[in-house]
Parts: sequence; C-alpha cells; structure tokens
Amino acid sequence: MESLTIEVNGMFCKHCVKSVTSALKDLKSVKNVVVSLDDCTATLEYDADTITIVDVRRAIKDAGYVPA
Ligand SMILES: [Cu+2]
Repeated sequence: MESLTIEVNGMFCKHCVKSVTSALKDLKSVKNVVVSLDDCTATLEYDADTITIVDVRRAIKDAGYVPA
C-alpha cells in the first residue's frame, strides 16, 4: 500500500469533509481515509497496482474540490 497526503482546497465545513471522504472511499483499493479541514489535506492509503494519484486527484475534482 502507498501512503499519500494531498492538499485539498475548497473545503469549508464538515459537509465538505464528508464529501471528500466518501469520494475517496469510493475509489478501488483506498483505505484509511482521513480528511482534515484544519490542514486542508486528505491522507489515505491505496494500492498502486489498482489506482494512481491521478485517480485520487480526479475523484477530488469530481466531488467539487481542488487538489493541489
Ligand atoms: Cu462545506
């Protein structure tokens, strides 16, 4: 499993955190998703044979937020 922390801009409340969290959890092989409103980050683990950081970034964008 790969560990990844990615900056996520555009989150302003707990609802945003939930949206990003569920978007990331919906990705195949993603585990241990922690989204921090204070730090504006998403931390997660994923299987690099299954998805890439591009998929992670796309999921964040599709949820309406801005991955750095
Ligand atoms: Cu919000």
